Amino acid sequence: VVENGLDGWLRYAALPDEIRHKHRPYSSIVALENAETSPVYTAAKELQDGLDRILGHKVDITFTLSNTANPAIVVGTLHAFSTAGGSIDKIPELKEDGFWLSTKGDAVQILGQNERGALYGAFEFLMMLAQGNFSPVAYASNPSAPIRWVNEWDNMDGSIERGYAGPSIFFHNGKILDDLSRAAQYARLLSSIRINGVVVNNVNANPILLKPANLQGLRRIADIMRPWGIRIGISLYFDSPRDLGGLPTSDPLDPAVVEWWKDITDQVYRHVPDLIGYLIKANSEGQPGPLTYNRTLADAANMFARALKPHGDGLVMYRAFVYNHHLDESEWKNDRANAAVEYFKDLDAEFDDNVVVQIKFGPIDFQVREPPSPLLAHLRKTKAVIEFQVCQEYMGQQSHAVYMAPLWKTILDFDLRVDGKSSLVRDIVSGERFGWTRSGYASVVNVGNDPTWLGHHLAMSNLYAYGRLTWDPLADPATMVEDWTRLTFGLDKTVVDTITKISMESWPAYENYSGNLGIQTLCDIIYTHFGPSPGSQDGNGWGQWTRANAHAIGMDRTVATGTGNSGQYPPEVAAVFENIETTPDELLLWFHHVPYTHRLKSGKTVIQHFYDAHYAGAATAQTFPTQWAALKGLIDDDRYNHVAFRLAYQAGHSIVWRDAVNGFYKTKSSIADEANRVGNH
Ligand code: GCW
Repeated sequence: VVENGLDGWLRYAALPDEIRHKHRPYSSIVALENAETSPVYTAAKELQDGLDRILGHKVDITFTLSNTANPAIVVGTLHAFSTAGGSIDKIPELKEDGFWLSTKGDAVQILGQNERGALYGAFEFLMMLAQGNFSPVAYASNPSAPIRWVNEWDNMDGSIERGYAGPSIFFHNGKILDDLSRAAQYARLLSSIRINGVVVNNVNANPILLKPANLQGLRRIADIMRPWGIRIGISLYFDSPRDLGGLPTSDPLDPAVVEWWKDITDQVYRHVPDLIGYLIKANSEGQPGPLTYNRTLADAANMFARALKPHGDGLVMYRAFVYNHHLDESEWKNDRANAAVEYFKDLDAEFDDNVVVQIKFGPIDFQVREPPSPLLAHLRKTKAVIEFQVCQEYMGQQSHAVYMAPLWKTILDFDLRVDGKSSLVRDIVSGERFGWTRSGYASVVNVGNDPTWLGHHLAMSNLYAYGRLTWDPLADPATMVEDWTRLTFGLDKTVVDTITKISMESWPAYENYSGNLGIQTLCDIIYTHFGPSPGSQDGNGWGQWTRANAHAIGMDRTVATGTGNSGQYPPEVAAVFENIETTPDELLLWFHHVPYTHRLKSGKTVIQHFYDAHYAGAATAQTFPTQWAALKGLIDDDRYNHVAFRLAYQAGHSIVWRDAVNGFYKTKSSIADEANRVGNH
């Protein structure tokens, strides 16, 4: 068998015989819905397939509860179950998409609040079995947030912006692909981690997506994903009325423009009646937007919102990634990190109720370490989703293994102390803190046509963990990667321990050999965002500056002497970041401009920390290939070799990183490494 990775964590590998033989086959799978497009039917098929593959049991699907001979598996909605005479007395309250799973009674009960929930419950059950877990359970599981989406940055020509795993599984040559089988397989994976929405095209959107033939294609994508409980949305190009519609303007208050979008939206809904909405990147990185026409961001968002409104529950996800990429570095107080709050803070009351602001997790751009975006503390009436990036744009681009759940947890667990009250980021985005009904999560994923999906088998743990965190942000990163490993590579203890160890060491190692102390990732930022290029951070308009000179380094973001960014946080948090003494070392250079000789809380100087961290990080990466070697023969050769190749590359590239960054700062600062390892650059 060639293990190509298409099934990801849904391999349903056969359990060892001694486990299989202990288990009595289920008599039947009772699906409480028989329409083939229903997620309940999908769940029944998935159960049938999973039981066959995991246990070697062939089990029939039936459609009526009364036919049940025990022990059966019943799958459907709570409503259908009680309508068919099932007793639901003991079942706790379920939220939208939630489910009840019980393996304790005569039958296994998998009951969803809706059809999607039933499918999620089926996956939960199968993933327990696949890990050899037959313990009797009975519990309800509910999502932390209703919006659990992914964003693809796929272009109409079939390329993928920041995609590192082959061409698009959706588009080719300006059209939707004829063969969407990969899109269906992707939907299966997403559904199993409870993702309920996919925005299928790049935020740098191409208006040709709105042409009639492509709307037909969108219909096919939506049809393929719907049985998996997944709805699609699209990104729009703001200037489409001019570019595609031939209008003289795209001014969001111009009646002809409003009418044009209304008409387009009607057409889109004719093809995709359950569209989740529009994602808008405007006035960002050279993209046009309402500011181009002297209108506010709310004017634009509301125009789209009103076009969507008559059709149902579609949302406008308006990205907060609005900034000027021609910022003048010679002005000490200029700061790209301030942009989101500056643009959005006065608009809190201005957005229609079907607008959600989509906020990148940090103030800059998916760096190896950032504080949470301060905008998360400014919106009360306006709902928000937080944006993560499963694709490792600044994080080694899937050539390096970097497990990012621990990074995301630093953001989700952060207490922003809005109004002096507990305001964990995870409670803000769940909607709990400000009483929002539609909020949650988005992540850029950028899977491609490669059989590994992301280009590196180990990168898939990021997608898996992202989905699980959207459901339960308290999930533990190490536990998630253990589960993922068992499902992806098997139950062998050496396999699980080794992959968990490499994964848990990977983000700290990457931070060590790339950018330390909150200075950002330090990769080339002009073109590739891949290899080391600390010098490229400064002297350009992008605003990802380090302000490194011969004596000092870091952005002064204090209110007292700097850009004032610390003051965008609520007072208790602002006080921590304003003061060098209370700023944690890991974010020191994010908030402060200090001499290379400044002493950290560890007692080391900044420059010596740089040197030591780079040696330590590269040394850790050197252990990855040798740790991995223990897996030879314990997993299939295909995936063993594939990962071994990449870990060897990472080990080598970590040395390139180490020497490039250390050499650069040694030359800049003229301060020698105490251990005498670092040469000049
Ligand atoms: O980090 C930058 C990326 C761009 C991306 C942009 C965004 C889609 O380098 O490639 O454009 O972020 O998030 O809009």
